[in-house]
Amino acid sequence: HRFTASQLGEGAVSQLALPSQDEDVAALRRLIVGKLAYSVGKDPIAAREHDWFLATCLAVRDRTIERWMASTRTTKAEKKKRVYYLSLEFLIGRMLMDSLNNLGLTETMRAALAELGVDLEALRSLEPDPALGNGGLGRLAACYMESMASLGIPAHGYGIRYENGLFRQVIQDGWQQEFPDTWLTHRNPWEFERPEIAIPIGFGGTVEAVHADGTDGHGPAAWTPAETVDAIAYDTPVVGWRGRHVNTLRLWSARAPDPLRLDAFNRGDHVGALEARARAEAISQVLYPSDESSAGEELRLRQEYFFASASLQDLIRRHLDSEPIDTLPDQVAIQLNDTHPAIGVAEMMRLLVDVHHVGWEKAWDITTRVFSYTNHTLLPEALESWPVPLMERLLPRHMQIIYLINALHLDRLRKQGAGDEATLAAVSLIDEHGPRRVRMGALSFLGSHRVNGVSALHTELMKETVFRDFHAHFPGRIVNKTNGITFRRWLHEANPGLTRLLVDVAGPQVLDDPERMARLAEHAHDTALHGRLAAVRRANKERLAAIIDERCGVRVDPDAMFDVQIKRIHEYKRQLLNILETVALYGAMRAHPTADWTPRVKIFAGKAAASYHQAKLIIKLAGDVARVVNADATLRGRLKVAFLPNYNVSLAERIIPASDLSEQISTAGMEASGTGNMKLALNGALTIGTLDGANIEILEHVGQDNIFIFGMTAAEVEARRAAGLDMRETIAASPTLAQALDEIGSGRFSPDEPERYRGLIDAITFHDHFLVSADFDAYAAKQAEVATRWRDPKGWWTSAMMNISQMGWFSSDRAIREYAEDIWNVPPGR
Ligand code: B1N
Repeated sequence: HRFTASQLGEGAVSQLALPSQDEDVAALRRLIVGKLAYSVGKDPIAAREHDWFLATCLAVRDRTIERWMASTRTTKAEKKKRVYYLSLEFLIGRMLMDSLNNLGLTETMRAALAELGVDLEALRSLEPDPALGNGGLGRLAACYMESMASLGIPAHGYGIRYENGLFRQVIQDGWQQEFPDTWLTHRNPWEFERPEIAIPIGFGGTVEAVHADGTDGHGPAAWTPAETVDAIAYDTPVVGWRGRHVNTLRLWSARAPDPLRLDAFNRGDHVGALEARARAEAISQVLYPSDESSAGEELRLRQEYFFASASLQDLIRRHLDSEPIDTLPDQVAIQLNDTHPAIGVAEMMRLLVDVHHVGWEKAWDITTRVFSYTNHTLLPEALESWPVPLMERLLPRHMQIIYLINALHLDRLRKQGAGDEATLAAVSLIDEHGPRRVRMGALSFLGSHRVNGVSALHTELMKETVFRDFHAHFPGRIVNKTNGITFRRWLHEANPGLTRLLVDVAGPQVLDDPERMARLAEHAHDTALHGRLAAVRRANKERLAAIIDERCGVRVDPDAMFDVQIKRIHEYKRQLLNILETVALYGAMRAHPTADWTPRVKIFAGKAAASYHQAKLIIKLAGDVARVVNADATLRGRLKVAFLPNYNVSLAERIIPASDLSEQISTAGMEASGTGNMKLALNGALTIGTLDGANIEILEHVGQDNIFIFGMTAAEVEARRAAGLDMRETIAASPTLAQALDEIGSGRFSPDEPERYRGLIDAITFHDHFLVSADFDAYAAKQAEVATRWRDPKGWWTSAMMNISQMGWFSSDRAIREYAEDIWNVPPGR
């Protein structure tokens, strides 16, 4: 069968369902040339590709401005309630194609540039990929910003404009090396600097009570900070689908109010003269590369308070432009993306009581009606808490406020008869086991009217574990909001070939209403459609194969099964389980070289936290196994292993549309949701996974015949841990596992350092916290089933079509509608 280039995905999808473009190519061309001259300062004859890139972005940004202003005007005029999404991370990815696509301008732009002799695809790859996030939590914030704009919900994202995003990962001799990510060096054409919006943020100093009568310690206080840092706003427009509504991502940059201490300079102390400045500006210097762990450092607390305070001061000022303070809850909803902005609860109380003279009780009522909080993990090492002495030193007024919130909260519980000290200790804002610490999860919970988990299982586990006692006393406060992903980026842009297929089968309305993808299910057995799906995927896989060759020097066969695990490297995500199974498969292939093995490419990508030794060792192991396997001629290319360096949003956009098998194999109960699982299934990969996070909901949607589920359940994991984690018997009962462990442990893959993996192997032998050994046999058996299914293309493509067709529910538009209705009390949009 032959398919046209357009069927395989050339050209923008957004054009398909749009009325004829009145936007004319010539006008866009003139705009670009104007930008090149007047904003970039280059003559077209002298312009380099990067100058064209800047001019093009500036032209696109121009196209959003009128809609942006119109959106803001309508919100103001109609007094619409606004959503403020506070997040330390926004993993937004490249914006050129995203903006063009949502504005419906991709093809017009391509033509305009072509007339100027410039290739849009070349410009696309020049854009730096803003890495202002670690992983799922940051990417979720970006998907939600896009969906709020698409649904016409007035919203601001508030975060930090890090000079350095997440480190760039380079693999040297198999080891991860970190290099700074300098995404701003060639100027950022999307943002508007607002030097006039400079909000003072205080740290340290002293507090004096303001003696108002009868306030009983609840009255205002006067805080005199020892140090002040200015928060400078940088605004980036966020364009929704079809450009109907444009929201704002406002990121704060830290600046010293006095750039230079001239007195010190004149004394000859040149370093001291700049010291305060360096200290202030360190706040927005770098994103903490900690995923699923708490950095616990003073600078991190400074970052958290800096951006929470700036955002709250900013939104209160905006509110007071037209309204009195007490209507704040009618006009404002603030979402805390995990506990990173939780200090905002105390800051809101301070601003209301000390600055705006609201009485304590009224202030607390406003606070709890405005805030809500999303929890993203149950891992104990990620739960934030701050030492009381640090809080007292850095934020003395906030510490007083927290004590008072806590006293009132515990009193109330005592009056309700929840008197026993163990319960009170469990729900106290202060952790008294050992040196006292402030629990940010507890502060977030108390300060919010809704607390949500990010998948059905995760929310239930929240109720049973971390927030068990809170849940008992505040029933109904915890709700579930299963994560979602934006289909504009993860389907329309990343996989235009598949999108065209969907439009042909389900009609162009599918671009606006992803639930219409369900119509594909009626055609799931249609072999002609299978052929077209296979051809689209083949083209995507050829493109990925070229990337693998270029970046890893590994030649792979695009007809082989692409089996991918792409995510942060973490023991609970169990990349090690996947590698062990790879080693076992390799052993079996060597033992039976003439058997009819299913050709596979095992693809890994992901970053390890710089200080996470085990995770870095797992990367090294993947590389060691890859080197041996890829060089073994007896396999005749039927097994290849590749670790793609520097996983980021752009690379994900290339890998996902080319993936056949999606590895979602975390220890059950540990992955709060996952969102990569949704992106891969949406693009037609089948999932091999545990009953964890959103995998369970994916199973419910696609049906058990179309997904490969294996392993212990969360309850079984809990029981197994209670029974002990020595796995020697388990290993003895599984010769395949025993052999794979032995090969790795004895240095078969690391002849230069035979003992390199001894510790790793010992851990899963004697204390297997993540149940790698315990789940191995179930996983290996399931992988064998996967291989068998692959040999039945009709069965495989039917399942792939069923996956795609059932993924509509996982759109972030659905998730945002649920937040709008159940949490924010704003109209759920179009
Ligand atoms: O949040 C994602 C979920 O889909 C993932 O399952 C979950 O692991 C992820 C501290 C985190 N949870 N916690 C973090 C990130 C940075 C940090 O400093 C914790 N990330 C997640 C979206 O809900």
